Amino acid sequence: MPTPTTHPDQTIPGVDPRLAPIREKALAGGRLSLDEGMTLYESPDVWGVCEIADAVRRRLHADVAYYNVNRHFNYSNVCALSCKFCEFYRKKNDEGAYTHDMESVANEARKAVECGATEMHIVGGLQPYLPWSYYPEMLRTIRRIAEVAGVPLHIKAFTAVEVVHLAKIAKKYKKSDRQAGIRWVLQELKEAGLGSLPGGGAEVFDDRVHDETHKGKIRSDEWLDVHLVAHELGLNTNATILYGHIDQRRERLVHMEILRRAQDGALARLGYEGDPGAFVEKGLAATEGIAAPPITLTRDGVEQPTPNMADRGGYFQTIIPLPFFPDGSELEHLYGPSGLENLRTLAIARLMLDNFPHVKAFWIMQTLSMAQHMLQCGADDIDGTVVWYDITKVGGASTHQETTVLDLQRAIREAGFEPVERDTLYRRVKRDGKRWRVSGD
Ligand code: V47
Repeated sequence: MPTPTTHPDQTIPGVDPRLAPIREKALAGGRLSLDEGMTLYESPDVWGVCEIADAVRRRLHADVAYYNVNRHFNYSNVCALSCKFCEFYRKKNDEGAYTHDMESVANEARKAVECGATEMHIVGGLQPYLPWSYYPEMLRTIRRIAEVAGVPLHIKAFTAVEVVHLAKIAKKYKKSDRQAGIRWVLQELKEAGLGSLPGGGAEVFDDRVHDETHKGKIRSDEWLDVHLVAHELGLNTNATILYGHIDQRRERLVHMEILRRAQDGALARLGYEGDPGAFVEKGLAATEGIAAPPITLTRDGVEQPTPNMADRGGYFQTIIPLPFFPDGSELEHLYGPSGLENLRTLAIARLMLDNFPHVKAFWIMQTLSMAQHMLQCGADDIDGTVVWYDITKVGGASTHQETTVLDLQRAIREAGFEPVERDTLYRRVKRDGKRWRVSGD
């Protein structure tokens, strides 16, 4: 254990008395305020903050920690934007610019099927030169290959930023009715095989940060519009926060508060009016032989059996805190967040986002060793086998960042949890080598 820190108000070294009421409130299912969030950020007792997040995480997921077998795929790094934090984007004629054609998409899908992946995670730049038809065709190509192989490969694709871009290139975007264009795009993509939306592109919901680091990108209102429409169409989505550059801690908390309210809205549409209580996904750890996890919300500490929400998608599943990685970006002169700040931010995300079922420590950006610590500080998921990750390149230029299922399982076990393979919708996967099915299917 680290050396305890001493706070002026405290009598026992390493213990911050301001944390006790916050702990009590969080464990009772109470909603933390922004000021309480600031206390968590400012407390010298970072381990105390992590312990509270761990207690809440154990109440939700006991000793289960999730991973998946997936492949990330970037169809193009050509982007109309030039976000200062991004080292991924290229302009059309830049060295290293690429755009995959359908043959290449099909190859990726075959590789995913052959390696037994349950998910393809697909994102790219805002490619100004591809026609709208490329996108549904990409999804149909992947779906065809998966169907021939007889596997229900899930396609999680396109950040909210890309969805708005697609509405524009499909000429469906109207400033006067933004949601209409977004709805048209998402309906078409869903029809072509889209299963859910990843959480990227959210950055930090703050206009100052937006204008300084990613001007030209959609603002928070449009990002939220896309997720709202996706939820209305029954698609589950994720959310991210990209922190540790020019953002301030309070701005991160505001971002979390905005997401929390958006999730309240999603849950209300699914029939949980006025209930800020936590999700508890039941049965994944304990029950075999169910088609999908029946999800139970707790209201005033009383569990309410609910319809199977995996069949009724339309909410945020996971928050993924993304630490800023400066190398190769226009903000390379900044340091990026420290390890302790990463642990603390993840723990605070677990505590503030009381209505998000999952918190992911994305091992590619956090490293697998840090992801292990994070499992003990609020995270219940570490993402998957990945294989190729081109957005950030932690540890060097190589974009091949594959890990094995055994490595993921070992990392989870070493951290003291039971590794559970999930699909994208957090259903337990039954696997026999490369062959798999969702529990109960
Ligand atoms: O949208 C870009 C961020 C995101 C940098 O939904 C950077 O399951 C840190 O969204 N340093 C892409 N972050 C990653 C992402 C994601 C990852 C894993 C799982 C899921 C999910 C989503 O990465 C981008 C942007 O916000 N990003 N540059 C950087 N230098």
